[in-house]
This record gives sequence, C-alpha cells and structure tokens, in this order.
Amino acid sequence: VAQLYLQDNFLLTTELRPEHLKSRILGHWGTVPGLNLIYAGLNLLVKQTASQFLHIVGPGHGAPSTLSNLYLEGTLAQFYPEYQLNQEGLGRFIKNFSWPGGFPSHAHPGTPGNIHEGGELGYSLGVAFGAAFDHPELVVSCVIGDGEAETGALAASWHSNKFLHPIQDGAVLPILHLNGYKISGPTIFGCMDRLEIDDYFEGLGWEPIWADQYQAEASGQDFYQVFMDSLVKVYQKIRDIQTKFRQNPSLLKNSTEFDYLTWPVLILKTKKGWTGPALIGSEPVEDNNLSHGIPLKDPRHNSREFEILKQWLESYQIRNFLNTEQNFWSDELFAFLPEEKLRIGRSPYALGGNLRTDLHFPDISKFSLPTGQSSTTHSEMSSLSDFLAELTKLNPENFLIFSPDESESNKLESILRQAGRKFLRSVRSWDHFYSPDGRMLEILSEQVLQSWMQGYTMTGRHGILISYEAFLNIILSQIDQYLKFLKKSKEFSWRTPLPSLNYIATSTCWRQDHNGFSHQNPDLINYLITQQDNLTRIYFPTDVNTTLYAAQTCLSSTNQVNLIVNGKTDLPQWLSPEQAQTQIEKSAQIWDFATNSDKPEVVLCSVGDYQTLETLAGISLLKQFAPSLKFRYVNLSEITWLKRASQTELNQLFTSQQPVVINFHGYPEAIQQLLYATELSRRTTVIGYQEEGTTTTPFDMQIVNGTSRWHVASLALELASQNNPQLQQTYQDFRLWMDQKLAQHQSYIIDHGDDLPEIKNWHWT
Ligand SMILES: Cc1ncc(C[n+]2csc(CCOP(=O)(O)OP(=O)(O)O)c2C)c(N)n1
Repeated sequence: VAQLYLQDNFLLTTELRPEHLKSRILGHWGTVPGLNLIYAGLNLLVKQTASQFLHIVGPGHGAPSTLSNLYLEGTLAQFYPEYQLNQEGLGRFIKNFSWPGGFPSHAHPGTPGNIHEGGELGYSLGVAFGAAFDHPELVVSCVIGDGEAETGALAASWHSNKFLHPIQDGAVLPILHLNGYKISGPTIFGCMDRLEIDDYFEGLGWEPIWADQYQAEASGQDFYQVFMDSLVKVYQKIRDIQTKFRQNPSLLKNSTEFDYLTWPVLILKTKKGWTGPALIGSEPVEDNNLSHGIPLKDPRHNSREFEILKQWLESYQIRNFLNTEQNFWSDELFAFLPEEKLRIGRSPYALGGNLRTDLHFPDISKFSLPTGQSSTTHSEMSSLSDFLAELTKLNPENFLIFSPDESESNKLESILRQAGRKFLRSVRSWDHFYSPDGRMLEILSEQVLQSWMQGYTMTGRHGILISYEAFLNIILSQIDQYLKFLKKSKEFSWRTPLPSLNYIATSTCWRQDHNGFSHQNPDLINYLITQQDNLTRIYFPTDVNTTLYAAQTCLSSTNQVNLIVNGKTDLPQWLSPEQAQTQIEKSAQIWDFATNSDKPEVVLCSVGDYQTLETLAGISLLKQFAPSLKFRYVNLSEITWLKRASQTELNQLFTSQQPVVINFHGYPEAIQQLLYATELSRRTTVIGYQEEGTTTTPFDMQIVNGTSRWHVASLALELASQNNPQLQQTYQDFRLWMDQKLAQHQSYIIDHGDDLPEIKNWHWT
C-alpha cells in the first residue's frame, strides 16, 4: 500500500500529511494480498522441502506484491544495491514504485525471478508448462487470475496436463486465484459454485484442492493455516505422482496409467482487496471489483479519502516489524525464508540465458542437394523435416518442435517418425507416432504453443513453431509482448542472451489450393518489420539448401524472433550448398546465372520461393522477347537486411540509378515501408500479394495479384524502355502477346481446372 501511495514518511514516524502522498497514484491493489499470501507460502514450502521452484504470476499488475516480496526476501538488494534492507533502502524502494526511472506498474524483465510480464493476460499457465518441460527437478508454481482464466488461451492451457511427462518433465503447481472479481465486475468463476468448479477441473483431468477464506472464517479456522495445509497437500500429491512413475518407469508403457494421471490444482478463494478499506461511503471496496486498481483515487485532496488511507496504512502496524536498534527489520520477518539460493526470486530458471547450451547440429550436407539450378523439384519442408528430425535426435533434452495439428499436411512426417508426438493419453491403433516421449508437441491452439515455446526457451532451451502462415497471426500480440520483454531485458546485464524464438510459416498464401482466401494472410511479416532494436529476422529461402541454412542460422541465434517463410510444395532448386550458405549469410546477392550484364538497364529482384520461380520464369521470357535487354537478378532472402544495409551496399546490388522490380512474397507495402527512407524507393516498383485470393490454380494466384512471370517481364520492359526507346516496340509487342496469354490462361483454367502445361512444366534453361 505504501508503494502505491507514499513518497515520504514511509514508516509513518510522524503524523501522515497530504504532502507525504504521491501526486500520481498508479498501480493495482486488489490482487496484491492474495499474491502476498502465495509468495510467502511458497517460500515457507521451499524452506520445508528444499525444492527448486520457479514462480510465475499471471496477474502482472500485482507487481507491488512481487516486488515487495523480492525486497523482503533480500533478492532485490542482490540485483539493485540501492534497495538494501535498511531504512534508506526501504524508503527508496517504496517511492520508486510506478515512478519515473523506478519500477513500472507491472512485473517486467527488471524484476528478478520473473520470466512473465503478465501484461496481456492468458499465457501464464502455458508458459509455466513450457518451463517445466525437460526440467525434471523443477516445480513451476503459477498464479492464474480468475479473470485471466476466462481467456481462450488460458482455458486451452489446462490441457497442457496431457503433455507433462512425470519422469522427464518437472511439475506445474497451478493456483487459481479465485478472488471473485476482475476490473469492472464479478468473474465467471466467481459466480460458479464449488461443485461446478470441481466438475470443470475434474473434467479437464485435474484434481481441485481448495483453500477457501470464506469457509475458513465461517468455521473459525485460521485461514493462513488452511492455505498452508492445502499448498503442502498439492505439493505432496505432485511428489507422489512423480515418485510413483520415477520408481517404476515401466508404468508409462501402460496407457491406462497415464490416462488417469491427475495432477492437482489449488483453488485459492480469497477476498479481492483483502485488508483494504471495507467501505468507501456506502460502497463495498474489499471483496469487490472497486479494489482492483486504486481504491482511493485522490486522498491528497479529498479529506475523507485521506482519513481512510491513514487508517488503512496504520492498520499494518509496520513499526512492529522493525528492530531499529539491530538490523532494522525484526528477525521474525525472515524466519519463514528458505536458504538464500532457494528463495523464490533467486530461481536460476528465471535467468534462462545462463542455462542455455548451444544445439548440436547435424552435418547439413546429409540433407542438402548437391547441385544448384536443378530441374528436378523438391519440397523445402520435407528436407527441413529430415533436418529437424535429426536435430531432435542429437538434442534429446533441450529441443522441442511445436505445431498446431498440421504436421502431416506440412510435410513433417520424418519428424513424426523420428521424434514422435508427445501425448499422455491413449490413442487408437491407427493413430500414429503418439508417445509420452515424443519431441513434437501438437495442440490446436497457437497461443498455447507460443506460451509453451516461450516458457521453454526463456528457461534456456531451444524451440521452433511450425504453422500455417495465416494462423501465426493469431499469436501476433503474444509475439509483441515477448519482444517487449526482450527489448527491456537488454537494459539488465544479468539477463544474459536467450535462445531465439523461431517460426516456420508454411502453407503460404500462394499455395492455398485446398483452402482459399481464409487461409491467405502474410501479415506477420508486416508486424515483424516494424520492430526496432534489431530483434527480428524474416527469411525467405528459395529452395532446400537455403531453407536448411536459414534454419540452422535461426536456431543458432540468440535474443531474436526469427520467421522463416517456406512453401511446402515441390519447387525447382536454385543454389548449391555453398551458394546457399553465402546467400543466407549475406541476405542478398546477385545470382550470376540469371544475370546477363554488370551494367544492367533493369534490376529484377525476388523475395520468396514462389515469387523467385515467377521472377526467373519472367527472366526467361525477357531473354526470348528482348535479347538485347541488359538485366540483373538479385535474390533477397532476409528482408530486415534492408533496414541495416548502407547506401553503398544497396547500390552494389541495385545499381545507383536503374529501375528495380521487386516481386515480394507478402504485401508490397512491407517492402515499400523498408525502402521508404532510401533513394532506392524512388526507382523501385514492388509487386506482391494484394489480398486477392480464392481456391484457384497456383498460377492464377500469381495472375490475380499481378505477380506472374508475364507481369514481371512486362514491368521490366516497361521500365527499361523509359530509358531505352529501342525497347518501346518490344514492350508494346509483349503487351499484346501477354493479353492473348491472359485470355488463354483464363479459358484454360476454367476448362481444365489446372494451369497451362507450359506453366506447370516450365523449368530454367
Ligand atoms: C488479454 C487482456 N485483456 C484485458 C486486459 C485488461 N485487464 C487487466 S487486469 C484485468 C482483470 C484481471 O482479473 P484477474 O485475472 O482475476 O486478476 P485479479 O483479479 O487477481 O487482479 C483485465 C481485464 C489484459 N491485461 N489482458
């Protein structure tokens, strides 16, 4: 409470006056008392059991609780010498909450022991499970607000229990903080009776164990003791399950054992804003949503509020906890704390960068294709799958693959064969590749997958999430939250670099042959390019070899969010392994085999596999229709490079004055945005996906978006002819030819439901 309100007189040593109060009172109160109870209880549990905990707090707005517990357990002073456990340190700590230059109102990367900001609600439980996977010795406690529990992401996260291995994984100790209210009214869980809540959790495969303040008070029990007893009971149940399986691992071969594997969940029913003002006027504040934020809005100027605040602050009798003659704080306050290194805020798992070890990579030559410019076609995703399968074999304890039910459709079969899908429920004989030991995790919730991957990588391990391109947008906001955490982490040297978050966007907008418009959306690219601070990379490999090098580069990197955009259909191959490696290292380079002059009249560039196919097919047409045209081809395989490239580097690739055509995988505006501040933008025409889509032929997708080989060649001739009048007639002739071809294409696809043979069978010569 002092953190919210006081800027002076922190120990109430003199009569409280309005000038002791902060002029801007910013933060949240209601959730704090319950969070304090949990934090203190966990420390006591650790003292009794010497277990290794990581604590995740869903309601990040309860930061005053997290911070004050960190302060009192002495962790804060370890990370911030200015917050010592003395009068000066205490005053500075209280004043600096929600204060410019001090601690923000929510838990953030500067909060020791914390890997979860809890700003956007819904992800705490998923992150907790991610942290527990492959950490057999760890218990991850996780507070979930009953408001947060209404979110789709959190509701789906309860199913994570079907993915927790009782031997290889650690445990999650979920605590549903049932304080009955969210910001503006009661929560849904708050309006459900005990039986309904029991049924809900039992239906989800959990065993609910209660600590109920109302019941304790009604029956004259000490609620602190009730809570501790329940916490210990939950903990003991977790250990019992683990011991049972760890002593007899063969039990896991029997699916009926894990079918009925029921982990406990603690339902903590408290009064929101407990110990705060009961009433303001006739309005209840304690045990009501009015306690959620700042219960007394303006006590500096409102004398009635001031009086209530004064009584509220005095009610805690802070000076009873001081022993100013000796260590300032009285010893009894620390009696419940475990030894220093086990205190909740010191969890080494919260500093995943320190736990990170690099992945062991297979030799890429086992998976790459030996030559470039091959007329045989291959699927990038199939080869990537072979590579990732081998990676799971080489890194059996620190690499997981996450995917929302598209593994087979996304050509990831070899991962399934090698690594298996992790699942602890029995399936039928024809459901393939499911086992408790699998290394690929499938749940049809991109948000849960993202949460798992975050928890997994933020505690030092490596992961990759493979999804349909369109549906990665579902987690765009979550990625944004993560990037905020990453950006701020850089301000704290003790936050050492984390393994990057890696995404494969496949089944891309250009090839939604089965699904059509609803499945076409390359928007994540637009979001990722707006990120500052060099935290994102967006790769567009063009073939198997570039895909493999892009994947290895991403999985070796730290502190980044990497997106690789890959088609899954068979495509021509362009680069040898050596050329592919250089391509990925440089991000952009001239492809000599598709260039006929070092003094080009026009530069053609493509970004993305299907767009590269069309652009190179367009170059074939130029060679045929305009043999005298001098052109250059540039492949751009990582687009944030445009932000970092110098003018000289841009000119080396794109010349200093010639027109440029860029055929882009995503929305043209994305590239235009990246080029905006450069001279290049004035002479560049960008074509790309223009939100034209349906269930049609692959080439028709290129036609309706104006990105086909015909459009590419036409644009190149049009632009080059503006500087070279001799090309004007060629351009006119080409346009006439193209109009006929467009008509021919249209009638052919209507008649045959497929593309013209000359399009389907085209290959580079
Ligand atoms: C996804 C999302 N939607 C809305 C909000 C705004 N918000 C902040 S706190 C809160 C209520 C949270 O209630 P609960 O989870 O029960 O936490 P507690 O009552 O313990 O404060 C809401 C809706 C948010 N932070 N995240």
